[in-house]
Amino acid sequence: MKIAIVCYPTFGGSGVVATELGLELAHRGHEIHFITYRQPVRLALLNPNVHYHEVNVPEYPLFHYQPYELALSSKLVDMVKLYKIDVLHVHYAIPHAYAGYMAKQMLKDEGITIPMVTTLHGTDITLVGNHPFYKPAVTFSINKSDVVTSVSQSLKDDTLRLFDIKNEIVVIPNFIELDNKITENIHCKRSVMARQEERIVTHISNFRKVKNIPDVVKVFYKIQQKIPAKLMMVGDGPEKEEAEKLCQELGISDKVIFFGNSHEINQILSYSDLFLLPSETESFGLAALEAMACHVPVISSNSGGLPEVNIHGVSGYLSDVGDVDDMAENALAILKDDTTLQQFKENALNTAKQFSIEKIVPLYEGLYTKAIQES
Ligand code: GMT
Repeated sequence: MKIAIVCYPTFGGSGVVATELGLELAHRGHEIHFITYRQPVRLALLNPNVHYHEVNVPEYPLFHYQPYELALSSKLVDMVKLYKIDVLHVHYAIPHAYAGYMAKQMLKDEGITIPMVTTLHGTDITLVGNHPFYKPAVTFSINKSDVVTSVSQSLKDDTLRLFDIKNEIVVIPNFIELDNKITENIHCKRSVMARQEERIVTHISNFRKVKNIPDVVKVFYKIQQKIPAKLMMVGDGPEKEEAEKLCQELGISDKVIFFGNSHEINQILSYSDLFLLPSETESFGLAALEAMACHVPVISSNSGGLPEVNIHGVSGYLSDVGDVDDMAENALAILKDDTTLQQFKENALNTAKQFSIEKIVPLYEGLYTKAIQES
């Protein structure tokens, strides 16, 4: 199939999922066309089946806001015609599903029918899309999609609760490539970050409010009071500076490393003992799955789709949002001795295996085939 994928090119989970999906589909012989405003961060173009088309938005001083949706829908029309694309897969409803619908309408005018699959990722529903200023357009574009998928049952439930949706929503969970996750020379790298006797605790996110970053620091503060430990903070975003200040106030700056955005996620996770994700809400928690695939147990909140990914008492533990004491207690229960930690590490990997890329990607292929046949 010839598949156009529209996504955000940034470090956010939806862009990562879209990129990994496209690469796997290309690996399985499909022709993939990524259409977005910048080359996605995890996109390697060394594959003849992978193409990237940049959406350019010319700056014009009259516009306070440059019309990205317009440029995107025009680009979609051009690329569908030029490459004879069979199916359009848009990741994150805003504004991609809206632009996709407009492209479909323009193409229809020229006698071309193309089905559109929309994947809902989380904040496009729970935080942003739900805003009254966006809600009618988001509802409309979800209802006008030929196929709608959500990355967890929890997100499906939220979508049906918050919007007036007439379409069926198919749950297809996020996935992970399990091969080659653990990097060579772990011990060599590890010694740069922590001493032999120190446990390594890691958090990876875009440092937005929804991630509850102060709780990451507070949980770690309690852990390091009981056992020798270091905290790796990976990623960048608006809450990072406050977190650095909090570490200073608590007197733990020498035990915390702020990496910023990193392309070495697997390496960092390879020498981690525990992953913290105390988010206010999380439709799925791809970062937690990435950690589990690297044998790292997870301490997370129990909100949104997290209980579908992190299994309480198996791959880690779940606590109520904001319950820092419970999270720290659970963390210490995992880290207290090598035997327990080893057991949780194995459990984390086994849980991650349920989300292997080989199991999940065929579900998307099935939906594309059906959508093309029915269009
Ligand atoms: O978490 C973010 O802020 C990024 C956001 C995105 O859209 O890129 O992530 C959402 O999609 C991910 C991939 O499906 C999910 O794993 C995240 O849980 C979800 N984030 C939230 O729901 C807050």
